[in-house]
Amino acid sequence: MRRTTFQAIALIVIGACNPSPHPAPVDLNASPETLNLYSNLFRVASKGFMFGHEDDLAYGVRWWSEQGRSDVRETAGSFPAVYGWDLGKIGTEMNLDSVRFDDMLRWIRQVYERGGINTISWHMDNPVSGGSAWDKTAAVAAILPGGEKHQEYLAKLDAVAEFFDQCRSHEVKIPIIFRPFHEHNGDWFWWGKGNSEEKDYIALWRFTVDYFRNKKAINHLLYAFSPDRSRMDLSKGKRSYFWGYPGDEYVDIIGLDNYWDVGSKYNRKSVEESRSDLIKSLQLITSIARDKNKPAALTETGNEGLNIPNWYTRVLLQPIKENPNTIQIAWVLVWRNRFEHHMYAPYPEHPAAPDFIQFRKDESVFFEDDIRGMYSDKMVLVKNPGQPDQAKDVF
Ligand code: BMA
Repeated sequence: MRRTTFQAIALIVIGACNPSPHPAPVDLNASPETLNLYSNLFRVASKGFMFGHEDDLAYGVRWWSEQGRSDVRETAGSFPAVYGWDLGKIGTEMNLDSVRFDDMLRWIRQVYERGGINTISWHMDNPVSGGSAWDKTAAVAAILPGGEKHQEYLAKLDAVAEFFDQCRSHEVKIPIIFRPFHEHNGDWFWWGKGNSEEKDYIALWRFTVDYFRNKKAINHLLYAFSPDRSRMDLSKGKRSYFWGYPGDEYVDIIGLDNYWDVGSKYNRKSVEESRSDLIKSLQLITSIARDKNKPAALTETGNEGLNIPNWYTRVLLQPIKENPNTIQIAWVLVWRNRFEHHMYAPYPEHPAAPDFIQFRKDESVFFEDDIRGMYSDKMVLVKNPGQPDQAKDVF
């Protein structure tokens, strides 16, 4: 009894949120769990943000596909709240980074059943040349209706639809935040600016959304749009965000990929000099999200190799926290932990681990252990600093 009382006091309940009216997602037939997830993204963003990691359960630095492992959890005591996955090479056994699709489905199910969120990007191979997503051969017009590769594109979409259909927990279809054709204002992917006309990119996005929601009755997706910060001119304000924007009826989440302002080796400005740009870029997506009544998210970020030991608290968290009224984002997702030089979340012996533990304790940062009921209308955010496992007993 005493222990239970103590636990209840130790928990800081950040928000026992009552259902409040939030806009519906762009799929008017979205499933109840998807509707709740969407509403809860708004609620989370008003209290802080969730932490996410690409391929978190699939592998980490010096391990591959080991049941129960996660560099994030082994370092900070909780799994991330958001998990990124990628469908590049769908239709084969393994994705472009050698993650088996049957494992991915199993992990997606585990995440949902623990109350976490799955988001999926798609580094689709070039449909004209057969090269990778980075092969710039013109291809967007060719896969649109009337184009010579349209049938092949439909076959790909069918494979993606089948994968989404298999994202189930018992009878429930697991809501997925789908983020196709990302960083499209850059020129490094075949669907990007310079390799595609803007009107064709827009047509591709709309066709894809309509195909899933109307033709295939895939009604458990939220759609995230995510241009890349490095190709935005912040002096141009909101205009710099919208290249390729397919319209408010086709986008649920106002995303941004921003590696540029947080320690990119390609940016000549130092991370200190870039701080105000990071703030501006996040204020920009928050403001656009408010105009459109949609949630905003930092859909990709990170410092490759994590060579700034206090990156998590100083480079990422402080600028967000110091601007609580003008920066509201539902989540932040860092990229994958493949090798020492290509990793973004610390593992226990990494020099940035103590800072990451501080980050995890911050009351505005939500990991999986800090969230209850993400797919219900009674979501609760809690923090139990330093004792994440005790929180589980209470809810
Ligand atoms: C990039 C790198 C690549 C990877 C791709 C898709 O940023 O991590 O190695 O193949 O993302 O995950």
